Amino acid sequence: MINTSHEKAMRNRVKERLKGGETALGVWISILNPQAVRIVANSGIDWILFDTEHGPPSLETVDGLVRASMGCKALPLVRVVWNDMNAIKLALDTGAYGVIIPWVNTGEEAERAVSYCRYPPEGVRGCAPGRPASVWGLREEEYLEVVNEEILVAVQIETRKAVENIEEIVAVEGVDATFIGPMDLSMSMGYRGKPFHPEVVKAMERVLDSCIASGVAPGIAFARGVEHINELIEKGFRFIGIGSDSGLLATGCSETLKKIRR
Ligand code: 3PY
Ligand code: MG
Repeated sequence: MINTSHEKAMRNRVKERLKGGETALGVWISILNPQAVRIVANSGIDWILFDTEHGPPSLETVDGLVRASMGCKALPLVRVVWNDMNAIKLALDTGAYGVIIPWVNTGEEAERAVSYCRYPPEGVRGCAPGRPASVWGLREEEYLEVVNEEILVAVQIETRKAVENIEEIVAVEGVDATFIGPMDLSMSMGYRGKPFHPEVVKAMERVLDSCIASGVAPGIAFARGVEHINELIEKGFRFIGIGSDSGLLATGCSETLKKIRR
């Protein structure tokens, strides 16, 4: 039997919010320092994201920072380098509460992504639960009992092909959220460097509509600023990267300076 404090520790609050139709906002972590991570993770944000696709952190660094974030309000997620069984297994073994998986272009690729996140018989995740269980404050058997249900699986929609196949992708059981990658999507559609070109926005709206129709949380990696984020939320996006820790730090400094008379 899992006791109450364990129940609280292991619950995936991000997944709960998204399932309940609420928004879950996150910050991309680029300052790879435990104190900075804890400050962001206790700021009121819902999730923090360690990026191992385009970001520099090694698995060892992510492992330490996931542990450092335990007990904070935000939950740690990892963007893996690829839709790869080993990358996902290693990311989840840090104790991360979920993964964001780039370049998921078909229903079959989405099925594979979900299966990599789940222990058998539901999936094919390799089993060495000691470390992630200890991060969650659980015994191994407790972790094994709950984790398949708790891990958040978000797939990136960031190619023309993924948009064409969006209905079959969001129909896959176990896909909790999509996460549009505006940069790669615009590139794939021939609008290099124009992540919010009107044609790209049209494709994003198709993704949004399919997510809403299928009960999957619509998400996007970033927006053009605060007003744009609010517009996206009004349209129905719910799983949104609001910026990076370094960007927000710079904004905080410059906004503070603007208010000081010199
Ligand atoms: C994209 O814009 O392609 C992303 O994946 C966000 O980093
Ligand atoms: Mg991308």
